[in-house]
Amino acid sequence: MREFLQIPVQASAHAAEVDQMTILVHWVMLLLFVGWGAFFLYTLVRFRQGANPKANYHGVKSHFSRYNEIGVAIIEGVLLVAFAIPVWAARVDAFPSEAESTVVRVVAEQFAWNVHYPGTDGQFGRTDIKLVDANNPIGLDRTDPSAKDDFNSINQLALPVDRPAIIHLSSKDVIHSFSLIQMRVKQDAVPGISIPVWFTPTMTGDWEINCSQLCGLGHYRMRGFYSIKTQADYEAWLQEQAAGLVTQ
Ligand SMILES: [Cu+2]
Repeated sequence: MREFLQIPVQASAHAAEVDQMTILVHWVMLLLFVGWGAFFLYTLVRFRQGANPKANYHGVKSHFSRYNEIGVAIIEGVLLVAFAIPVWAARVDAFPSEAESTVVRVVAEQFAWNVHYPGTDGQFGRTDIKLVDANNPIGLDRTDPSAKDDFNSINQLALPVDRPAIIHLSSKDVIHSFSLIQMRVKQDAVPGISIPVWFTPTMTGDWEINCSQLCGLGHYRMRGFYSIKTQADYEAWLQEQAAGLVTQ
């Protein structure tokens, strides 16, 4: 099933759990397909016109289909309550502490991902929609002391491996969806609210950020890139960004 579904690489701590759920759902769908398909073929043969020239006005007497429906409903209930809800709850409830995580903000817009890093002080500087312009896509207020070391990138997200990452997602215009397939992360970015999402990357690599909501004419080109680096590479990268700030 894994090969059939062409499941992408599992590069985060919770990826295996999500995949297990996806695979289970596909097996159950296959079972339903075969079951209902067989029933359909049976009715085609059993109730064909040739063998039943006169319609039966009483209809079906057996309760088989009712029990079958109840069985399917129970299986779906178990899938939802025993598998889907616990996986979902573990994903969205048990947030790691910000002190032990890499925290960044991602602001979506038509059609790009702006990434806001808090810099070495770990404090996000003030942002204001009135300050947004072509050179300052996140509206960062450089007069705020916490903003001095902040930097932002467009369509480039870097994170260290084996450390929880918390991303505060928002949007400047319409609803976008932040999707990191290899991390098994997908979350809508909604204008007016900040939605946190977290995951722990377990593998270094370079992949794409996709927008999973049809967000406008340029939706197809709303792709960013993310890079999971070793701790040393990540720190070197941060320093590079900081050096870039000084020379500006
Ligand atoms: Cu989008």
